[in-house]
Amino acid sequence: MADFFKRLVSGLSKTRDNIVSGMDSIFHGFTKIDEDFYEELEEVLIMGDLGVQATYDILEDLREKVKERHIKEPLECRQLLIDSIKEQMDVGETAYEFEEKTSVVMVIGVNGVGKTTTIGKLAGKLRAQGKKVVLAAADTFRAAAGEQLKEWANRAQAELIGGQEGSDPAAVVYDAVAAAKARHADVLLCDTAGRLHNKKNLMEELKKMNRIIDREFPEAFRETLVVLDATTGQNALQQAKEFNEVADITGIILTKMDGTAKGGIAVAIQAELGIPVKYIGVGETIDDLQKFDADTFVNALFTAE
Ligand SMILES: Nc1nc2c(ncn2[C@@H]2O[C@H](COP(=O)(O)OP(=O)(O)OP(=O)(O)O)[C@@H](O)[C@H]2O)c(=O)[nH]1
Ligand SMILES: [Mg+2]
Repeated sequence: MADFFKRLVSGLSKTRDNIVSGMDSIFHGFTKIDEDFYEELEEVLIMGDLGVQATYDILEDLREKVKERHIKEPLECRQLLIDSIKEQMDVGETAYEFEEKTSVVMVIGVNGVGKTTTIGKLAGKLRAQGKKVVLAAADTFRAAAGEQLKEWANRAQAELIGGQEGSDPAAVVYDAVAAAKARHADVLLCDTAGRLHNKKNLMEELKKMNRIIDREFPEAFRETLVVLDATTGQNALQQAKEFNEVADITGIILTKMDGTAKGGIAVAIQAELGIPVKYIGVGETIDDLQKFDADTFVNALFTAE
């Protein structure tokens, strides 16, 4: 954990540069709390990808506290702001029920965000808990997708059910459900295509796969996780909104938090969509997936390296 915290702290260095150093210069640069002070804070939060809604709510909360507590010193606002950000991210208890149940996990997201890699990592985590895991290679669109997932299946020692390139992804899901049931697997993880001929196709495919699971495996606990690339900032938020319209999203996985991640997006997603970020990816190897905790995240963001 300590090691992970260090990596998170270093992964968030760009975000910290954007948000925290900007904020700190405002806290130190202003001698009184006035409209200019709030305006500059607003700019920093927006630039840090916290999103319009979360920024607005955080500043409203800050204004209220400043008034209530008769605060006069800008620097005293620092901790208040940190607390406000934590409150904004509080979407209730984050549940990981699927890890304990017979479950089917759909992993969706646009191309290149890290779906296949994340499934590999998740399979590794579940296997380490002694779970029996089946992977469905339902990305039949891209030629190398099945091979890539196969490597992960080997690494994680999970079973893989795939199909021919260009075959019907729903048929792969059908076969994988049958295999998961026959082998009494604990968790079935479904990899999906990030790109089809057009967006409508992609969404239709997802619905079709969901219908197959509903019909063939109604007793399974269901989880639908959207994978988002944290380096893409506001685009990631937009993607989450679009997927949220066609699927019952139960959680978000933010990848690439180890790089030049725009970490503020984690705040925006939780605050604007009310969907919990469940995991974050902090690298490319099998051990680089961690459960997300808002408090830890905000602490890491505001910790000096
Ligand atoms: N640094 C870093 N790289 C990551 C992380 N997660 C995934 N990647 C890299 O991102 C690239 C794309 O990952 P994939 O898992 O193939 O993404 P995908 O969503 O399955 O892509 P498509 O199948 O094309 O839709 C790969 O080079 C991964 O190694 C992460 O947490 N950190
Ligand atoms: Mg993939």
